[in-house]
Amino acid sequence: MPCMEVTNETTGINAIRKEWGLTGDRDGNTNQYSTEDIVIAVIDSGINANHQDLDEGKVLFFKDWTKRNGTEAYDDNGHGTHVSGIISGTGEANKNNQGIAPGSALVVHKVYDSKGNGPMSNVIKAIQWCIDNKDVYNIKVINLSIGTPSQNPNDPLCKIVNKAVRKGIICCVAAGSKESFFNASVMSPGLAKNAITVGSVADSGKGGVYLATFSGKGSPYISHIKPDVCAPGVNINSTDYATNDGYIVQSGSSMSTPYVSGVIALMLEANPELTDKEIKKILYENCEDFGPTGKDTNYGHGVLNPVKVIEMVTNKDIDYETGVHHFGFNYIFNLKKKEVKNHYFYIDDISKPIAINLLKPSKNAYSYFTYIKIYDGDNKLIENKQIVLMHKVISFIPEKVGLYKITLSAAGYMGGDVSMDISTSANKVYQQDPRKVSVEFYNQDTAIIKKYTIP
Ligand SMILES: [Ca+2]
Ligand SMILES: [Ca+2]
Ligand SMILES: [Ca+2]
Repeated sequence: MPCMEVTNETTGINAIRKEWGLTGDRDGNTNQYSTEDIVIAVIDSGINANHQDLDEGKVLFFKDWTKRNGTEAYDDNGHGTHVSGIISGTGEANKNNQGIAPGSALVVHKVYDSKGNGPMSNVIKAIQWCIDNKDVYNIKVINLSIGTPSQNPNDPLCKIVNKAVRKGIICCVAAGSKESFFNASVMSPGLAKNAITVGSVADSGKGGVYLATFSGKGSPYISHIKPDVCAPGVNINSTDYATNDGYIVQSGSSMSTPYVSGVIALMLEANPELTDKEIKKILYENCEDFGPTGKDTNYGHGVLNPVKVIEMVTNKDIDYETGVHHFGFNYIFNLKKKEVKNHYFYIDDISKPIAINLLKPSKNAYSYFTYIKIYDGDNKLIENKQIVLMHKVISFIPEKVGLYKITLSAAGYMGGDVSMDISTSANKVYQQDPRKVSVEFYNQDTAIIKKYTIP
């Protein structure tokens, strides 16, 4: 299923459009672009400014830092056009694929060539250009769906991002999209303290809300926790550079980052006075916490909830139920060697997928294996997986309502910490205490729904 359509619906972007009419337009004409609109700088591989969703003057300025040194806007790679469509695509070629802030305007810096390569020095120059020309183009946000491996949050790229934020430009940066055997896969400049560093989740249309296994994980050795926030980034449909009316599906934290940039554009349309600090506070306070309680190195503050964000900015609550809620075993438990632990959950709706995330957050995560088995109410084994890497997602559509059992066991010489999180867009019941012999299920008003006695 193409996902921009689902994402716009389940994460509440459509509800925001309907209720508040926010698009990122500030000059009073959504079909015309100027420096009065919310302006976002996209530092990437360029842009196809002839695409129906991105044309008619949306690109206020273009600069090519690559050897080709073009003067007209272009994209010979596709990454930048895809990212730009998620932020700002008008959806003229297909309304379902409209970007988050179709009324916003863009400043585009091409730093990557046709192969997606380019020296970091060019990225640094492009960010410095944005700082120098912030007031000329009214640049509010820089979108950096880019990254290079680093463990140093004070490398030159992180430093210039920190500087841009100090100068009043909000910087949204990708956490990175490389599946790793270890934690500490967040890249530079996602490591920058002042950045809003974005990891990836699948949305509820893609098998439940779960952390994408590729999503950059933060290092336990850096004093500030990264990433900061997660947003949809799995199978996202956006503008295809190769045509002027087509779309293409891509996945990555590169796709999650422009989602956040777009939401910030909507916030700034509603209140242009918001500062970087205020924006961060509102974004983070309104996340759905996943994984270990509080900010963690996998989800950051959690999964962004744009409706709650806009409600807070506008001081107006609407009746909207997000598809991004979840329930689960939101804690870390310790598995001792050869120990087996059982967990139970109840499913009341078989129309929606369920996703189970297992993360080994500890520093020795790679030193042991974990096995997970899932049984349905008839004790029929429906999943049996070995978890070797630090992160495993199990996603399935349940065949029957009722009680399900998860059995986790550690093998080898030692156990360790495992964090488990269960999400679905449908179920509102959750388990109170997995260690009780009797398990009670509550709805969100904590009214008891069902009580099971575990054999
Ligand atoms: Ca406008
Ligand atoms: Ca157009
Ligand atoms: Ca958390």
